[in-house]
Amino acid sequence: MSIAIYTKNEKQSQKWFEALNSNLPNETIEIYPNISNSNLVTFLVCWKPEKGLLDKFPNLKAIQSLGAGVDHILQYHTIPSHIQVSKVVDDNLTHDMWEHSMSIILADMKNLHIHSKNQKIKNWKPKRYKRIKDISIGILGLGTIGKYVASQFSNVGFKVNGWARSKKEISNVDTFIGKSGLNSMLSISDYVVNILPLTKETAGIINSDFLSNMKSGSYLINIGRGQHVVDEDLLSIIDSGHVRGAALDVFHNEPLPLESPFWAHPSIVITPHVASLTHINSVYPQVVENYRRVKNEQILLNLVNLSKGY
Ligand code: OXD
Repeated sequence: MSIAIYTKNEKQSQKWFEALNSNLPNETIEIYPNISNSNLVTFLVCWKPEKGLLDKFPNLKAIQSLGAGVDHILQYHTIPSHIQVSKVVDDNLTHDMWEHSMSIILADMKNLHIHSKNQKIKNWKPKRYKRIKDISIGILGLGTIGKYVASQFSNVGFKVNGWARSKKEISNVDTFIGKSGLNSMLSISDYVVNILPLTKETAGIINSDFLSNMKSGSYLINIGRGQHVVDEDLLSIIDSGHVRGAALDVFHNEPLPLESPFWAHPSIVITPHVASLTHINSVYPQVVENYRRVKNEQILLNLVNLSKGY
């Protein structure tokens, strides 16, 4: 049995190697492509595995995503049912998603981007700001992260609505399901925060139909995946003025290509996929535990439901 590590960043792979090696000193742990015997690899620890990577390990038993999402694994690979796939579930990552969206919303409510532009041209220009108690937030996706983000917003005094595939009970959060539920939620939300997993069903969900159902003057925050958004539809609805702007952390192609019209758009705030970043120190214990579970033929922690795709 051996562990293979795959990331596109050598330093990152090395850090993972050190964390796993110091906790599993008697195991063979190798960084791809330097794998001495690919037949022995049973546990693949990875982020954005290249197409066909899984076929190189015929005796694989489990795949550990190094992030909360698994779309980067499932999009290029059909996983046989005997292989378990696990995602990261980490309180720090979950909380970071809330802090990021909260910062975007507060900065927008208090006009910080406008004041910062005015400061550059020494323009003293007071502008009315908004108050938390008057703002409604709509959360798309009520999994572990979405539920937490919804509750945190509600705890600080926002009105919060949430939309998910199946009905969820969250105290002080109104939840919606189905297409008509989605439109109802969009029509009353001042800010819509996308935290959906990327699956065949959710790809392209933020299209012109969705965007035209958003409340007039509302604002989109995308911390899910770039592929949830039809970029041209987003640009045209913002240019029409119906949606006031967007804060985008994730994109179809990352890094965001230089020629993307998002970069220079005055109503779009770009962040480089930093809403939450995996910290090895808080995440390695679940990866180590999962390897032990693979060895003991047990069910992994944070197992992905392959038919749902998250
Ligand atoms: C993740 C991410 O899935 O960083 O964890 O996008």
